[in-house]
Amino acid sequence: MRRLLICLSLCCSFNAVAELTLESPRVRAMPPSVSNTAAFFTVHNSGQQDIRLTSVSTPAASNSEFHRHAMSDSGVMSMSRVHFIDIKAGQSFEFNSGGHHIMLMGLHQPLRPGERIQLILQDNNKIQYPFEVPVMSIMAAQQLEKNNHPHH
Ligand SMILES: [Cu+2]
Repeated sequence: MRRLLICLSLCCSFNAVAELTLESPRVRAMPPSVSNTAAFFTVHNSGQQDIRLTSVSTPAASNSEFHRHAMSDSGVMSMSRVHFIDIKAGQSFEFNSGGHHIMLMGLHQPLRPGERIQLILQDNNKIQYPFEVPVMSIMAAQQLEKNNHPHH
């Protein structure tokens, strides 16, 4: 039965996509001299199965990784790579500017507000979940985050 489910998921990417939805997706526009940026969103798993995301990619950059910010012992904020993200069935996971984020490294060209990039999340069964993420100015992206968390 499990094999059948996996096969169905692979054959009908439409079904797979429907299980993950993004809220408030945004990628930060950076000055042309900066070749890295970050994408943020809340991802919701509406399916019956837990989903483990193991990689992320975009045609807009040469390399993409899951990252999280962490405070070092000396009190310095730094970021480190995270190798997977678990989203339990019926639950959400939030990528935001103070915590987990999608790091896009080696942008092929500067991203301008108003553009969209394709972002492809992939799980441990090699199922791909493609999304469109709008590029926003840093201020617009922060405003969106404030609206999501009015108490901050
Ligand atoms: Cu990072």
